[in-house]
Amino acid sequence: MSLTAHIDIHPPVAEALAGGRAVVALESTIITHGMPWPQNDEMAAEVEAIIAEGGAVPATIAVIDGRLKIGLSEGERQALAQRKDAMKLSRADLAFAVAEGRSGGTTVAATMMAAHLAGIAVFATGGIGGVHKGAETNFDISADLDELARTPVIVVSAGAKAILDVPKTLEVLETRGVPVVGFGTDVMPAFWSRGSSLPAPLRLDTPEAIARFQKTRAALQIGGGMLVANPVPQEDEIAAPEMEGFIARAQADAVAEGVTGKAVTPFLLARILEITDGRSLKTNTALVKNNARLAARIARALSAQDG
Ligand code: PSU
Ligand code: MN
Repeated sequence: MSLTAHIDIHPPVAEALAGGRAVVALESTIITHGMPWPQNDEMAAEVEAIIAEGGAVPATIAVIDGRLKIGLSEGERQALAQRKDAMKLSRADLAFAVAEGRSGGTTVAATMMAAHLAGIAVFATGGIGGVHKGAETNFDISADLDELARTPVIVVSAGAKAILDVPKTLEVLETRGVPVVGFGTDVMPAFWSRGSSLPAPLRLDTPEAIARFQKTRAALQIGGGMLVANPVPQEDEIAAPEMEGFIARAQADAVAEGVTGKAVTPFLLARILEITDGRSLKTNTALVKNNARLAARIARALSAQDG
């Protein structure tokens, strides 16, 4: 059975791909499980507009009624943002949703898989999943890390979410051979905060250099993706020491309420939103927009270097 049996590529995305023009993939778990309605759809619309202004075509990826969608119409995106039955889809269950005619938001892992299937090389998100605090007992390590190791897509993030054990996340990425590139910074950004106590493993200062690095990896037949860590703009950040207190409270609540598995990340994000009285959501939106801007520049650099 061919790919088209399960996949719908939105016409503007298909045209751009056929013409070798810049395309940026976007995930949808951030829409279905990461932010409340209506801010989730407002964020998604703004991010798509930023990518278009940046000279690339946005392709929001999701599963809708069993179809793997590469790019959504406005109506599809708005409907998904309000669905209560949306699954959170990663490598393990992406095909389950397709086979069973279900709908869901794609995580970083599933979005990378779908982007690569469609021939999209760059993807913008907020923060990747990683090694959770307490991983030594709960074994909670996001499938995003294995996907970065195997699927050749550049993921533009604001670092690893500070709800994670960031040092352990960086250790796993190094073990799996995933380059982590600080964009214009020597310090690993921590999602809501520009800085952390950790150095960024690598540093590059231009989109062209990032494109050249990924092309060189491909030429040397080094498979797999790359994580670009782009610090949140200064005016939007919540400084790390302040953020730590909020995260610790949310984490304690998750333990007290017995939240486990796939529910952990959405629970923590929602709880931190409550604790910060919406401030974390403003920062989250700002950093995704900032990442979209950079991803469009990287996608354009990649298609220019193709020529
Ligand atoms: N970034 C955000 N909000 C989110 C996520 C990332 O700003 O909701 C989602 C991504 O889809 C990521 C997922 O892949 O959280 C990680 O979930 P888990 O830790 O269960 O693997
Ligand atoms: Mn997990």
